[in-house]
Amino acid sequence: MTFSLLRFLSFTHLHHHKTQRQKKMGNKSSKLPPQDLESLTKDTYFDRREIKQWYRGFHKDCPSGELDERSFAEIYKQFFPFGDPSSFSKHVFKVFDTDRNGRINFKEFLSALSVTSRGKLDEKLKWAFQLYDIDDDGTITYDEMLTIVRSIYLMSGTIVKLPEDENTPEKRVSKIFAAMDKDKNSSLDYNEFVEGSKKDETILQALSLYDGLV
Ligand SMILES: [Ca+2]
Ligand SMILES: [Ca+2]
Repeated sequence: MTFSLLRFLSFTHLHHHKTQRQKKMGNKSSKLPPQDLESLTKDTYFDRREIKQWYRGFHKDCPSGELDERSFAEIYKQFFPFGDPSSFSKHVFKVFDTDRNGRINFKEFLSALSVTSRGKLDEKLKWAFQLYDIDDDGTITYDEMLTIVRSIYLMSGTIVKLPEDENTPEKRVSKIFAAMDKDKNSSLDYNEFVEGSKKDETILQALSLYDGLV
């Protein structure tokens, strides 16, 4: 990610929104349980020091220990003041929230961060696939991709100048499908998505508008 989530979720940007009450709650001391530290050391690409650092930052801004969709959207708004990131952040939130309980806990947060920032290509593709496969049925339809691409265009606003053949979400999605939808059934299964992305790196870049936005 160019706008890596490391910078996205740098947390410093949330401080302005803190109320006194939340600040007080934040003073409640918080320590990552040792067993969580162990499992996160195994399950992510972060070392113990990094995990502790992230935990401190996360807990400072999420005293409750969980990030809700609204706070998540606030973070995106800080970075895209000229566009409307509300739709995109909603879809990204869903991928972070692996147990689908409407909140992102530290483990979910760090796992997503690990994959999107340090994951192998296969892991990143799997993550991106989940983002585009909105209804979770294992295939990305033309409409699903259009929904995500549209949300990316909305988020970036009008500041980005795009080439003529990609200057609408429809054109971009048609271009992606022309390259990736091998059996021409207007939907991408995981293999088509992975093979297409591996053969042509620009496809994955095109998916996110900015390299590594997701
Ligand atoms: Ca969750
Ligand atoms: Ca689907």
